[in-house]
Amino acid sequence: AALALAACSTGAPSAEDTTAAAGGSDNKNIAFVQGVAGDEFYITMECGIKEKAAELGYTVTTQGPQKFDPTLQKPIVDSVTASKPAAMLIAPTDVEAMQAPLEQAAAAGIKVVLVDTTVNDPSFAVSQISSDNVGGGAAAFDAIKAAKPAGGKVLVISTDPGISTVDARVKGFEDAVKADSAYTYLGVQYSHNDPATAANLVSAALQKDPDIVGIFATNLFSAEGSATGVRQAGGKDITIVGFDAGPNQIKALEDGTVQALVAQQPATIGSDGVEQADASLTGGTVTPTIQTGFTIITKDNLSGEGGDAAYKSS
Ligand code: T6T
Repeated sequence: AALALAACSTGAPSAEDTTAAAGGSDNKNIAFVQGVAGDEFYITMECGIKEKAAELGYTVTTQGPQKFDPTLQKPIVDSVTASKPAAMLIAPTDVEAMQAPLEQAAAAGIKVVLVDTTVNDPSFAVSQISSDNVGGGAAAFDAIKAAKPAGGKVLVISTDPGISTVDARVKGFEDAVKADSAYTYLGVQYSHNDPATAANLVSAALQKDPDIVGIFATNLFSAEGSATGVRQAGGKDITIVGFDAGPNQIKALEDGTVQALVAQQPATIGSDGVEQADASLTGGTVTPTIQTGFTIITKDNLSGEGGDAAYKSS
């Protein structure tokens, strides 16, 4: 099948056009708190959430902080908790800082489902759903190795330490690269989820080590910026492996500025999250931990299926 944008189903009701009473057993409200607003990964996850919610009779309200930042996400969580939805699906922005606010939500009787990211002690959550992020990091190294079998220097561009997903991807990559003596690991640099910062980090790294052969960019914005940094250096044969498959990433793959993508399944993570919330609200069987798959997309298999296809941009 052709790689297509994952679109929200037209039948999903929005929070604005459907009403349900807050509190009590007739509470059918689900709050979705994104890691960051405007990120194609979470937009696609929202599609999966809305589709499953419509099927199971829930309404969804989505909010996200303007940056992937717990100081901006905490007030959103606190106000969601005060509004008492039946369930909260959330991608916490920090393993430590979001622990207490989410414990408070659970203590208020809200079913908390962690989607994508997690916290240090998720025991308050009814379920957590994420990709195999360690495996994805290891797969990213394999993709660099396939493109640069002779070995050489490799660099990781991540977002911030303390984000469970990207930290796990870095770990998976690090363990794999350190086990292969043909490669020199230059370490991880943090872009704060800002493409311009990622581009600057890559430019500076290439000044210092012009012979870098591969870069692993641990999420959408790291990949976007890394591609810019390599492009600005001009004429370099560097393999960039990015995580996620938003429209910009697919274009970068087609243009040859990025060589491989680890595509997650954000829509599936979202719909699984709604199923778990529903199970816990209706006395069904809850699965505490669910791991979703990923697909490696290269130019060669671009027309095949990849993750939840390419993620949606709006
Ligand atoms: O890679 C995803 C997500 O899994 C991660 O937790 C944060 O970054 C993304 O949202 C992509 O920008």
